[in-house]
Amino acid sequence: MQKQVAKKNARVEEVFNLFITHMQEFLKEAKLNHEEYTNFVNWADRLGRAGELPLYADVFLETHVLRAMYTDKPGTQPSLLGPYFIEGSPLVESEPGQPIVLTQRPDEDGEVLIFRGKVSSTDGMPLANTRVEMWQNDNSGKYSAFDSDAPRYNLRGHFFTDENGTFEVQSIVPLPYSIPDQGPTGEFLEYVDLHPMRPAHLHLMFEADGHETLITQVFFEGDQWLESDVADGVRTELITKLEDKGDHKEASLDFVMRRE
Ligand code: MBD
Ligand code: FE
Repeated sequence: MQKQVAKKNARVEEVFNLFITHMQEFLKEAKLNHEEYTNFVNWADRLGRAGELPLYADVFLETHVLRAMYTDKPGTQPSLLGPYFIEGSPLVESEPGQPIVLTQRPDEDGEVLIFRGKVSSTDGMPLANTRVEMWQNDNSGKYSAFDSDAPRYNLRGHFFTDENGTFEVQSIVPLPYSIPDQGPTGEFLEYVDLHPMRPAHLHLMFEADGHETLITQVFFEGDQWLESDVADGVRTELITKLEDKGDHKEASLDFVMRRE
């Protein structure tokens, strides 16, 4: 059999060369002995076999990609996509005058949350008909489709902003989230003395014609993990107030999308 030769791509070549250069620097600086090297390779192997490589990458690396790409630009700061987005969420529509309902189980456990958003362009123009994708964890702290008994698309859905660029969703208040800490990622956390917690957050993705897709998260004031998010996804402008309305909570945030 002839070996498949990957088509050369200058950018991929550049990135892989940088990767190997920095790995060599890392090994030189860490002065690993052979046993340590073998332990490291075993850990990386277990990480991959446990399916935790995307988790590990999104927790420890993705924030640096975002910071390098976006910090100085106008518009809402992106945050982590994370490992729990899945394609194919249902379109959720609302009755006139009613919020869009994200919960699929009639007796969904948790505190009811009404979340309102307004989407506009960097020039201030409201962005009607923007596709909004939303996903979050449930009251057991789990994301549907990942080690969860909930229906595959529970607390996941997409919808469109109205003529004023606004939307109103009914869901539940998300919980602070512990990343899986019983596998190789947990081992790593223990060695480097980090807790596994992320503050409670909503995941949102916005797509509008002529604009850069915005992938971001919303956090809530007072959350005890805001300052020490293990994945470093918190950005000040993404923190909003959770208002107590007696039988439910309400929160809102404005989102600004950049032109392409
Ligand atoms: C999450 O829920 C998440 O959003 C990220 C970025 C990483 C791990 C778990
Ligand atoms: Fe998340």
